[in-house]
Amino acid sequence: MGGITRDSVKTFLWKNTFVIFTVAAVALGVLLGFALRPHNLSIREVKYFSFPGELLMRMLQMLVLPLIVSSLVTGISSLDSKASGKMGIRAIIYYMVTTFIAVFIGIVIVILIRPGKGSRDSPMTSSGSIEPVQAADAFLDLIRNMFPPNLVEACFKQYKTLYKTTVLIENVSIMVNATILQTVQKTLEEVVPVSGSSNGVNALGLVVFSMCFGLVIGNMKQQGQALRDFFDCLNEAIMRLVAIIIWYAPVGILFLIAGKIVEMKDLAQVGGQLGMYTVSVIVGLLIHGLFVLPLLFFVVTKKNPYTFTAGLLQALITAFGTSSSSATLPITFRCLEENNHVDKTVTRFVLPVGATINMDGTALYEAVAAIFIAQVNDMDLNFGQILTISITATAASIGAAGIPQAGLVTMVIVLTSVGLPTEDITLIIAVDWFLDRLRTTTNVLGDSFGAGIVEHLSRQELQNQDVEIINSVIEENEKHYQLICQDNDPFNLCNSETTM
Ligand code: 7O9
Repeated sequence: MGGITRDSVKTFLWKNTFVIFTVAAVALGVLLGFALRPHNLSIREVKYFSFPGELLMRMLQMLVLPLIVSSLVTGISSLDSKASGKMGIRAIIYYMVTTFIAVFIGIVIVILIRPGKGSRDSPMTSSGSIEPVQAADAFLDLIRNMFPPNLVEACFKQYKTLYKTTVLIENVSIMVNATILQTVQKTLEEVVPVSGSSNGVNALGLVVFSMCFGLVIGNMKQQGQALRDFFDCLNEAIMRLVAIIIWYAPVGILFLIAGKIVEMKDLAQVGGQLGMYTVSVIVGLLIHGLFVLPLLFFVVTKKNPYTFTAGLLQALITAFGTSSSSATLPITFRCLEENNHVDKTVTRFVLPVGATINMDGTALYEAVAAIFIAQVNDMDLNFGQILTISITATAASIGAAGIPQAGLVTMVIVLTSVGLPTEDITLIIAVDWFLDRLRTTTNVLGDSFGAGIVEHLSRQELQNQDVEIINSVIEENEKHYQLICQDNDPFNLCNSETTM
């Protein structure tokens, strides 16, 4: 005990104020939520009660748009194209490998636990209809969304294929007998895809644009300096706003969690198959987040993964509270840069891309859900079908941000790829809000470990980068010095000084 002084305790508390507040907020939120449940608040009251939480969501989302654009543009423009290419490839390999591992873990767990065995315990509920989706159209939407025709619109809308039934009237001539020709009208109904849109940020389009833009202004040498400075400054300013909002985060998280607990249906109803399904997803996510990712981080960087995770605590709790990895992005940035001292070039490059395409938790969840639905329907899946599920679940998690109303649509695609009934999605909707929070936390953890791993692998390029920056600063100074010497040096002091 001798080593612990009052001062060291004080410094520890001060350094970790945010984290302590945030953890306290979760505890208080849970207590408050359960304390209010017996009062049976009306929907209107719950809505008012969650208001402070809603404000936090809005504040975070407000920052996301300028943050991803400015961070990607500066992140990429500060690297030369070779270094950014290498870093990009490392990030993509990390995303692919971890997502695939996540799906694999999910499949193994759901096959071992078999949550859907036995007869169906709830009769089919017909609540909510599942819109039919054509996988091909969803895929084309994803590609279309990569290239938004209007950048302003891309900030709030995504392209979405809608379906329209058209009636074609055709005149068909038929021979009644050898001589008489009769014309009859035949109506043909055809469902045709038409262009439409859906509300939501077109993250994929903005990410693609910002990356290309950053690459171009990075190659513009001196000419691009003004724009590079502009985006750098914008990024810095947004991060300062994050530093202010972070003080409000604990309050917001408290009410988000308490509001959800007040609102949720009776937990006792979630038993049997659905309960086991929830357990399977939780076990899978825990194995992935607490063992696999940390192990990967340790193997690559030889640093302690749990100290790294401790630095991320606030981002993880925010992810749990908001159930959105994009809204958590500002906090993730701050935790990685301030607490874990990850290089800013790396976070700026890797985090926005990670938030858009790297969703380990989502991939795991979709694989488990698909196999659970197969088990509930007493369908035996062969190896080929399981492989199909793992590929579609991986693809769905990568494409989610580019597909409008992704949550349901991607699930429908995974199920139809192996011929499972899509109506059965209604079986798992009851617990989806809770599992969403957990998978979002896993997604954020995966993105953050990714930044740590990519930083370690790219340390060579980053060092070269630093040397280059120092050289260019020296060069600038020399130029400046020469100019001064040429312009106002009546006594020829510069020359005498340089020869000294
Ligand atoms: C989960 F960061 C930005 F700004 F680039 C960005 C903005 C929006 C990135 C992504 C998005 C976005 O819309 N993402 C998105 C994610 C859209 C639809 C579905 C999902 C999947 O979300 C996860 C899940 O449901 O499993 C989870 N809630 O990580 O946010």
